Amino acid sequence: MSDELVLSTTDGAVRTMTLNRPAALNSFTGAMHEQLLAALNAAADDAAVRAVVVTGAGRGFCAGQDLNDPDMKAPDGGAPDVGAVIERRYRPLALRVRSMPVPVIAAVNGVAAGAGANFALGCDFVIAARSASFIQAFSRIGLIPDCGGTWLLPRLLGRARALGLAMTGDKLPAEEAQRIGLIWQCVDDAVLVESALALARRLATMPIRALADTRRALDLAVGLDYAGALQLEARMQGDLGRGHDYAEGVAAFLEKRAPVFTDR
Ligand code: T3D
Repeated sequence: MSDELVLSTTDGAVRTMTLNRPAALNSFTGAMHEQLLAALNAAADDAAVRAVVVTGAGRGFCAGQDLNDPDMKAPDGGAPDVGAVIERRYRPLALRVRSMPVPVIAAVNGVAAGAGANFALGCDFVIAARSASFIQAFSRIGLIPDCGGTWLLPRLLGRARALGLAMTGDKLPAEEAQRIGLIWQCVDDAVLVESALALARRLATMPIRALADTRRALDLAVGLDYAGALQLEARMQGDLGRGHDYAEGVAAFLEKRAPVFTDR
């Protein structure tokens, strides 16, 4: 077995990252955070990469913070500075995912708990195996949802379901997660990887600059009124309209040929 905590492989324009601490359900240690952030940065900087898939090794996707990690221990044996861990590890990770220049797909192969669940939910698409589940495990250990959970859950589900899941810490099966709109798709376990890769390959052929700007516009519009959102659309559309991909998309349509998008 590899010592690497995050395995990266590339197939064409798709980079797959596999969280690789299966014995602890791929829970986050400081070292795994560093490797994952480095892998995401490398994908963002590589012009050949046009879509990213993140999945987990073994039977789990990610069980959130490793509760045994030295990150969690105060040097003097006192209470750990959990806020500092969030600032140092989870905030940069969540912001990195949300600012990737390419679409990011979480292929959730098993349980996704705590920050592991919210890390997945912060991706652009979540495709989960039918045997997978989502657990807002924070309340079980006296914390609130983090890694973006307080922002994501009410927006994805509405207040009642967000509070219900966050307060109870109950396990939400993948099928139910799809039914209530928490995730994009639930698929049979046997086709999870292929389904995620097929979506990634398809997205990689699309104008990814516009896809990344779509994510950014939707996120920004949440904090705006209607008039403000219209203004934002005009500004971003103006920028995109000056790019190669828009000219190429229109030309390809008119010439009845497949477009070749290159903007990033
Ligand atoms: O610094 C901070 O704390 C701030 C950051 C907070 C972010 C967070 O994510 S807080 C939430 C942390 N996560 C949890 O509380 C989840 C803990 N894990 C579980 O509740 C269960 O493991 C699951 C419900 C996820 C899965 O249950 P199950 O029965 O399928 O598996 P298991 O037997 O509990 O776990 C398998 C192994 O993984 C086991 O090790 P062992 O006994 O075989 O040697 C277990 O200890 C280990 N493991 C699972 N989750 C964690 C973990 N080890 C360390 N940390 C974990 N989070």
